[in-house]
Amino acid sequence: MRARIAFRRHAQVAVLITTLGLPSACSLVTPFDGLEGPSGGASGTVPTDAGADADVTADAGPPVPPEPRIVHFHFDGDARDVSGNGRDGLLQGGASVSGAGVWGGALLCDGDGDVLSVSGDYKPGSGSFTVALFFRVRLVNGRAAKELNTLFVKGSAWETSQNLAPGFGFGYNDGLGGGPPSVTAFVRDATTRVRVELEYPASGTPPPPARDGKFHHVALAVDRSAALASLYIDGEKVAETGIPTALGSVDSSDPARLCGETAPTLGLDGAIDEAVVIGRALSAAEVRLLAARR
Ligand SMILES: [Ca+2]
Repeated sequence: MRARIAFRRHAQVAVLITTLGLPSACSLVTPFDGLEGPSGGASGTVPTDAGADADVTADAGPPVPPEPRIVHFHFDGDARDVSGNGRDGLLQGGASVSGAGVWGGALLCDGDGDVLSVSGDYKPGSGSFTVALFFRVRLVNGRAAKELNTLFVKGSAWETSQNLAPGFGFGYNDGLGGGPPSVTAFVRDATTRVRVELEYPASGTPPPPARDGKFHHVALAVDRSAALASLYIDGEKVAETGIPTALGSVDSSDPARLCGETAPTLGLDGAIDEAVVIGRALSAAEVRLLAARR
């Protein structure tokens, strides 16, 4: 409850981030190759291990995201957009909404063609935005059932640097070819073909704890004014990359998708809750509150 109150207070002093890009002080652009390969293709049910989220009290509600919300899903019994913008989710390929979320229900996907497609378009152009959600992977023998798990994508695919269509999003890689687990986010345009990719963990840092079977919060904040893209895990910034000034519009005619993209084998085998897109770059403090469990 403290988090909800604090978040509302913070939202009152939120300032409008301009959409004008400033010269980048840092232009670290890291191509993220080598993720193509067998994805395992395992499918099955997502365990309803309510005990995994025992730190959430029964009457606790999710933190209230700041405005302007573009789309927001609670997944509590349906895939309705609760932002007021009417961008309801379309459950496709067997995706469903059920219990066992961080709060109430969650979006459940089996990793084999399950997708939540967001109705109504969203085109941030060259403006700032934030995408945030909780996710968890289904475990098999202590590892994610699949190696490549799409979490959110609009436009270009997240898992390969070969597809240079514009877009943005992120996914979870459980450690392809014996590598460490990571979360990769991207922002791409079409004409200048520059990319901003963030990988976690960086060398020498602890792996993300997704293999514990619990929900974890991921947020990508793209600040075109400060020319920075930031990746947060469980409310903590784990990677930050400068956005080249040449990066143009990231708009795509493809709908935003959760759990999957055009290739069914790249879908998430797990669950997503409290997915939200906000039309400005959140501060680190705002992301921390959004990742709060109570
Ligand atoms: Ca929920």
